[in-house]
Amino acid sequence: MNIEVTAEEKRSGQMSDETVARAADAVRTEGYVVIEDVVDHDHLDVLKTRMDEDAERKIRSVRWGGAGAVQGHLQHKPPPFAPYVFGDVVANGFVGQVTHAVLGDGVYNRFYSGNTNCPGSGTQPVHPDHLPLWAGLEQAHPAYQLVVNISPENTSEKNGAVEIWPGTHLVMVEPDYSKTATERFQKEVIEARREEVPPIRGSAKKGSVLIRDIRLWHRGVPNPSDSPRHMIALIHTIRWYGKGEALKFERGCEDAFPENGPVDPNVEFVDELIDYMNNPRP
Ligand SMILES: O=C(O)CCC(=O)C(=O)O
Ligand SMILES: [Fe+2]
Repeated sequence: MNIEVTAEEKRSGQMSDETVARAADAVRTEGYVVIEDVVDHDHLDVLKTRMDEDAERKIRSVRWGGAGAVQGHLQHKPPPFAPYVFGDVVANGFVGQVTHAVLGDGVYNRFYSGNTNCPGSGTQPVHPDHLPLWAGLEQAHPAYQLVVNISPENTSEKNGAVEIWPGTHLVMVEPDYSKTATERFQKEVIEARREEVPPIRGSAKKGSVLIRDIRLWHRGVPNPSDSPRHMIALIHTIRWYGKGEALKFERGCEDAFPENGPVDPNVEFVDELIDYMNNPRP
């Protein structure tokens, strides 16, 4: 589902309870929602230019990453220092309202990285970014992590928008734990689901944000354009799940993070340079 934020909501910096409830409901039932037009295009242009330059270096040195390390896909972190850290990307208040509604008080961010789908890329295996927390349940448990995806340009079939499988966050499949994370679902299970509810593209207009349950099946597919498609990723997480180290940012971008937002940004500011090109996670 796509949610349009009204002019009045934008002016006040907050979506109404009713809008938040609609978005949260979509995340719970469909496993995803797109919040339209809530990131400044100038910020996205700055990110696109720099992330293109960084991607060029990784493409030249053939450093494929992401699920299955498939050709043409990069694990690609945006620069964690000024002037590339923007509040409406790293701590978007509208997005925070939705993830807070689903995950509750104490929700925090535990990830700041991204996936870049380069021209000439291959097809990833269908996968969730994380499995359900417990095996052998009869019914799916509630969400515990939501992936927040922001692309610095329009995404569609034309530039390899991520493929997503609606409703699969609630599908009960006993994965084969002996296999690697991306091969745990058997082909027959995937094809049976395709018959029932086919996948779609997580297309989003520039300035929009895709929020998806971390259990939702998805995959990177070929990018037929001549420009890399970046997809910044944050992971908003329920307060009791695995809060480890704070996310490191270089000193000088503190102002991008609000004091009292709906989501704890979980950041630490450091003096040393961060080797984000070689260590793109988290
Ligand atoms: O870039 C994409 O479209 C998807 C990437 C992905 O899902 C992954 O690497 O885990
Ligand atoms: Fe993934």
